[in-house]
Amino acid sequence: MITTFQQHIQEQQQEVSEASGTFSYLLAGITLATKMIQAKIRLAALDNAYGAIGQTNVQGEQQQKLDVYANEALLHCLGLKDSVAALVSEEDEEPVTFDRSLETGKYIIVFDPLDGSSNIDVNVNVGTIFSILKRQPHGDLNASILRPGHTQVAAGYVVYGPSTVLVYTVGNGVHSFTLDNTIGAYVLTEEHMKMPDQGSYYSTNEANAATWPQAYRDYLELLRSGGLGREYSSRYIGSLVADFHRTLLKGGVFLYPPTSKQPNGKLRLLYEANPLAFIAEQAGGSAVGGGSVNKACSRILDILPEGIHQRTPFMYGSKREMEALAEVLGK
Ligand code: AHM
Ligand code: MG
Repeated sequence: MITTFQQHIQEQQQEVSEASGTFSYLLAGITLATKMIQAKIRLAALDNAYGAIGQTNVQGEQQQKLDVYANEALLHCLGLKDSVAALVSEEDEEPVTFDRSLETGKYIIVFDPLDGSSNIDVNVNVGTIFSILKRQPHGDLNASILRPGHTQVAAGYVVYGPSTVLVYTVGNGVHSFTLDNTIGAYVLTEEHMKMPDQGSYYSTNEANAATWPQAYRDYLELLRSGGLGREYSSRYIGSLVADFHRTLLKGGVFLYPPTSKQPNGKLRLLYEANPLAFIAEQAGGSAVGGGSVNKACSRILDILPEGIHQRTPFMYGSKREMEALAEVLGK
């Protein structure tokens, strides 16, 4: 018999304190929104849903019609849940907050509604990333939002590819589900996923390599010259979720170091790096970032965020590749 995402969360109720009825009801908001998003993406060309909407978001980036739709779907499906105190989105400058008591409004959801903007219009995989934080009993909502990634109670992503796949963790392993459109449910396809200890791919935008700090260039050379005992091949999709999903399944390493254009990194700490770092660690890999040019890297999950749209250099991957990276960066 099949196990759906809802059933899986409920089965974990005994094992994980967060997996209460409220929590699974909350996650149902995320699954519904992602089903709406994948349905929209599948028909985008027929539905006139490709292209830019003609306005820029808080990051100064052109908003795509599908970015806006994905954001609205998540705000709509999650905003109605009593247990939500705030929603923080890549597309909105400020958190959307709800006037709910501490007892009811216990959670904050942070998300990148549709990641991989450059791939949206060209029928290449894109994704949704989410992170769930517990509201703190003291201080304002902002203080509850700006907490290090190791305090996340759940994280996950959905990759919209040839199939729609949801991967999540509540700190009890990493589990994967595939959307069965014939029954409209995410069905368990892999439990307790483990990233291989070493892979054979490195994944990076090599066009930026000339402007990386020297240590990252040395590391790339180490991979390319067979220094880790393997011949590496390169794979870079340019959609973080898709590159992450491949690395989770096949192993290897992903690098987005500081560049001259983006000295503090490009990817966002709260809704890109933190959730994926949580999943990487749960699967036996690791993730580092923080700092900037000439500044040391640290574990992503230990970084104390200063702003909701903060960027960070972001590197993650298999045990072997990440140990070698730490060695090169530590020199
Ligand atoms: P987005 O949030 O505007 O989609 O940008 C994030 C994307 C990631 O999906 C991807 O890893 C990265 O940007 C690619 O950047 P680049 O085009 O500089 O290689
Ligand atoms: Mg993004």
